[in-house]
Amino acid sequence: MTDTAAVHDLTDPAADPFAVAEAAAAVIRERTGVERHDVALVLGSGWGQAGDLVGDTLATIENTDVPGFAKAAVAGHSGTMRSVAIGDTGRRALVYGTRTHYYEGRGVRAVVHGIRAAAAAGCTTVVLTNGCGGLRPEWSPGTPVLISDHINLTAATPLEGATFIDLTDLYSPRLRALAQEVDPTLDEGVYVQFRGPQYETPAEVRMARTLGGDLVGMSTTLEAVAARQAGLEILGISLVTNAAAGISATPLSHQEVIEAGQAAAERCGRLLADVVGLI
Ligand code: 8IG
Repeated sequence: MTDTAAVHDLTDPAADPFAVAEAAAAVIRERTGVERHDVALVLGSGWGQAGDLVGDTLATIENTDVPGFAKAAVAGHSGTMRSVAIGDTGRRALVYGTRTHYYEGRGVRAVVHGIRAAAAAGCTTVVLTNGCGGLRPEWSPGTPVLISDHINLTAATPLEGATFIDLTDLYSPRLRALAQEVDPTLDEGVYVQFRGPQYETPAEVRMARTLGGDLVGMSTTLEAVAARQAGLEILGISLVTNAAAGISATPLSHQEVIEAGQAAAERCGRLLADVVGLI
């Protein structure tokens, strides 16, 4: 038998990831004082301030206080989760200021833990946002794009054992239509997740294009699969923070990513607030 601390360590093969998610949800309930949250919101690169317009923050919890969570690994991400009132609807959003990426090497269980904790906390919808590279030249940095489908090139999965799960319409057509009502100029695209942390070579970007991809990034697909397994309805929104390697003449930089996020904060914040208000 393992002790309680070991059971909460998602890298311990003896841990039950769903039990750790339940333990996390118990802490979230206790710290926020509410029995359930409704919508989980994962803020990716460039989306940091976009969560602020959703509503008033009623509680802030350090990730490190919640079983299975670790502190933020990427500059520009915050290591907290917040309980946010969704306008005056009476519903609550659980807003994650950061996520665990697959390239951090903490395992897929850690990557999808926030999703499973949100489901255990009562959420029925998740909005996955990210910053990514764009494969279409017309998408200038700062353009939000709805994710219509994905290609998972990580060779990893959050599913364990013979868990056969259908991924048709993984990114909810209903929620995409809702987002397009809010902003009719929103394009859609197929998101390709690479393992990272290096950005792609121009040849890899051409490969992604040939495979049917429109967006390249290092997150989201594993979380979407876990969210489907948990029965959540999923909305994915990418912020094109840079043209993917080889699409434009300039090399990629993390600084460019942060600046594109800051420039797009207003538009993305409004989009997110309006969509979450309608969910
Ligand atoms: I922000 O161009 C951001 N994240 N893989 N490629 C990949 N991830 C990204 C990129 C990009 N931009």
